[in-house]
Amino acid sequence: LIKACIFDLDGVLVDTAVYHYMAWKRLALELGFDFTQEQNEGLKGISRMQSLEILLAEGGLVFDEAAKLKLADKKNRWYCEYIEKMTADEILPGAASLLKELKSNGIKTALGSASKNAETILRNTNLLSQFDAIVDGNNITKAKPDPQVFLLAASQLKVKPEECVVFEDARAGIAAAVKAGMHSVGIGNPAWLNQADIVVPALKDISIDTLNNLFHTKGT
Ligand code: G16
Ligand code: MG
Repeated sequence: LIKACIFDLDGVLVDTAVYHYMAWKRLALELGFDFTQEQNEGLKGISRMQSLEILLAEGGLVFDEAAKLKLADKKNRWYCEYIEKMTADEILPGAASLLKELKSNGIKTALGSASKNAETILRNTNLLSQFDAIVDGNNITKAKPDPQVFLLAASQLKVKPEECVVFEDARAGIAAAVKAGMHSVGIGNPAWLNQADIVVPALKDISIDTLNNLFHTKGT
């Protein structure tokens, strides 16, 4: 029986990848190399410091820990400037209505994101009040594919892992859901997200009826 839905942020509820990309590219150009949209794909769902490691490797540059922290901080300040201007218009199709539908059907909702800026994004897009629990990059020590973020969300909602459905656009995120013992809905490419129970193009393709049919949200 499904009692809760846990949502990834970037790529599921909003497209913040475009702002991450703008900030990473700006940093790369300042360091003297280009960073393409294709290279940025590999940073989705990955933590800030891990993303920086990948970026620097692409540019063939090596820095000590203190310098890396400064670079990550610089990227984050630019990123924060971009997300400060976000509005509810940037919520991805179907996300707001699904969250409302879940609430009115007594299904709990949580955020399970790697981002340390998740609350700012939810506040600026008017989504903050839609969640019963928020677990993000500030609450976790292990990044996806580790299941920590989703297990913490389940424990805050006081539900069992097998009573949760995770919505994720990243391969590492689906792997984390599987490791947590949760059901999963992949958002995006079925070939890439082949570990998910089901894959749909966007949240607008999911309704409470779909979830009932797939995972039995109602008792039988
Ligand atoms: C998001 C993005 C990643 C980003 C990470 C950390 O994860 O997909 O690209 O690197 O958050 O973000 P920040 O630098 O804001 O802490 P998710 O889990 O919401 O998809
Ligand atoms: Mg994501």
